[in-house]
Amino acid sequence: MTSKRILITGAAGRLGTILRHSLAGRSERLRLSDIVPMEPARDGEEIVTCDIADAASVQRLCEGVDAVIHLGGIPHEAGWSEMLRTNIAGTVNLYEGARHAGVERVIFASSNHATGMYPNDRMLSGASPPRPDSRYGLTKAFGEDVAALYAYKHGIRSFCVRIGSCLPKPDNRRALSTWLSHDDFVRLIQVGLTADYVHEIVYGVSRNTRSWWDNSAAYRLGYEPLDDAEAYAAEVGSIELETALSGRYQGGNFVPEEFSSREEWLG
Ligand code: NAI
Ligand code: 15L
Repeated sequence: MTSKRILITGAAGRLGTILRHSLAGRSERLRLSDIVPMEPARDGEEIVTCDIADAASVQRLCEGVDAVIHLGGIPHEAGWSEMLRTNIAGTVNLYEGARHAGVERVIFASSNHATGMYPNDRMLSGASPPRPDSRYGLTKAFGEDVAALYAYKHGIRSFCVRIGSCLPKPDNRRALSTWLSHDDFVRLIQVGLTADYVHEIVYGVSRNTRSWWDNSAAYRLGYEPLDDAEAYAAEVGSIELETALSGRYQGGNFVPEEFSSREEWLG
């Protein structure tokens, strides 16, 4: 029993739905929020429709909860205005609402695309500075800094997860490095809900043999992933990404989109 009043934003989405099922009956109260409709509330659940870009609504949304799992937002590349409204203002609204409501901790769904411009022969950790591969990745790097402000200045424990590729199973060669199984995702979120930290950045990745990410900070907090993408290597190891550039950088197919740099600068 996680025994907390938990709010999930983006609860109707892919990862939100996984958590809705896994946290059912394991928390005192689960407040599920999204901008789109979702299945009716079951025992122990509340459904609240809310646009995270609307600060006043987000403030009400945060009232009476102990922990927030912030998944809501645009999970792919988009134009500046959408990014500013949903991922930037939405995350600020969420933290500000959490501060007013006295929320104890926030788990922020960051992304590997915050560091997608690192080549894939580099081993990174949560301490590696951002190198966003897109406006989307930049919003995640910004969210990690918002998390630091509210952790160190306002005392909200902040657990930022640079999620890799959370899929039922890896679907190409890149994912042999970036895969996060659904079960390991749930395990990592449990760590975020219970561990002792102030502001932590970890990667959301399984125990992959080919991982690009040293996740010892997450292991120290109690994360014990059980899955390894290598089990699928024979099946998907020869499936390459669309371009040579996507195959060289950690961000994969986000990298060639609008690409206009000289490769020798990238290092
Ligand atoms: P998703 O698109 O399935 O879920 C996101 C949810 O946010 C959707 O249900 C959507 O309706 C909601 N949303 C969008 N705009 C909103 C707004 N203005 N107000 C309230 N809710 C809004 O995406 P998914 O895959 O479940 O991702 C969840 C989070 O995890 C996202 O923040 C994404 O960036 C992050 N992430 C996911 C990864 C993955 O492998 N699925 C990898 C890295 C990061
Ligand atoms: C993400 O951040 C996206 O939300 C998800 O759809 C995948 O593209 C994932 O990264 C990935 O890098 O595989």
